[in-house]
Amino acid sequence: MSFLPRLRAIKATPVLSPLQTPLTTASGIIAASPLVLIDLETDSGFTGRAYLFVYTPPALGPIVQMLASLSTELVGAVVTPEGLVQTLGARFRLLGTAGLLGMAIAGLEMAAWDVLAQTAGMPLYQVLGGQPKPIRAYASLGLDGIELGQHRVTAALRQGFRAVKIKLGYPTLEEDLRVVRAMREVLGSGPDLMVDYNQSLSVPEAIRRCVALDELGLTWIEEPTLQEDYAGHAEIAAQITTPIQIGENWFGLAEMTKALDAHASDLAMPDLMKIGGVSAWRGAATLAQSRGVPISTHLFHEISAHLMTIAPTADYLEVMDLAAPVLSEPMAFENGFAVLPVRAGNGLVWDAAAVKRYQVI
Ligand code: SMN
Ligand code: MG
Repeated sequence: MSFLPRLRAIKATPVLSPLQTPLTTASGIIAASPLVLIDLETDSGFTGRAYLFVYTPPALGPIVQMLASLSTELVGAVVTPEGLVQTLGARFRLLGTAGLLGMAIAGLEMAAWDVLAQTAGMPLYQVLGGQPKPIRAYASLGLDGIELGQHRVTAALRQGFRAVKIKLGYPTLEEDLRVVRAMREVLGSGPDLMVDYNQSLSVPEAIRRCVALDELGLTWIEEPTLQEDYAGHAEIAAQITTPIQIGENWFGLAEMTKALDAHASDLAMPDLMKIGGVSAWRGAATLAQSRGVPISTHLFHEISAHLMTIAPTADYLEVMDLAAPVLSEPMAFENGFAVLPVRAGNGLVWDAAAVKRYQVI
């Protein structure tokens, strides 16, 4: 009988991790990175770690409280990834596990995978059946205008990135076009350039703007309209040749299936947390393969990089350093490719002094 780790305690630490540049999008500004750091303490002596990016500080308290409640309920329970998801799925059948509860459960599932990998003495990618391979990454920037945008693109190139994403959705199409052309001036013709509207356009306006952008050789146009409007995205995608990219807001594989069935996008970028955690993202990679759709990641690059080793249609790893200030060993990149950690587990280790400095509530 193999040893099954049982829960001793769940520790949930809310932090506001500083951002070098506030994340500005057409749908709102994120001044600092609201994270919930999860420590899943087990009777095996291993503690699994993961973090949740909760988008807005008001979400910190409810998620920390939910995890505290789950800690009380789950003490002594077997905390394998699948066991956790099954137990909590059944426990919350009536409520449903979308939204903040789903995010909390995904965080526990990620941490449970970390326990599994630490117990096996292997990096997470190895436990998943993967092996080191080149994982190309892009620097994910903001709605930064021309001067700051060019400065950040230049810095990303200096760091070795060969692809960058900027956000669009300025008041006018003319401004969008001016910014894209200005970024291409510093990028040159080689590196890939993606843009992200963060759901800010109506379908007619999105068609107008995407048609105008279509001749600029962009790698993808992301979430031009409301993320849940799959028919609207399909209408936009049908008008242009530039690939449409969505996925960061799919809560669970059912949403991804609906979106792909609706031909809402040419590409997919499921978010590790919102899709439901490591096993769910692995399922998304299989679904993407079955549809011939390139799959990219959304945030959480420290764990997502492990998953990209087992994604048959792996495309790009998004890099937005939302947690680096509280990590003792942020992920390294070489020439724009992720360097997978060799330590057992997912590679996340908190910088205790920084966590203390940035902890809130
Ligand atoms: C994004 C939105 C909100 C927070 C972080 C990142 C963005 C992305 O849509 O694709 O990175
Ligand atoms: Mg996006």
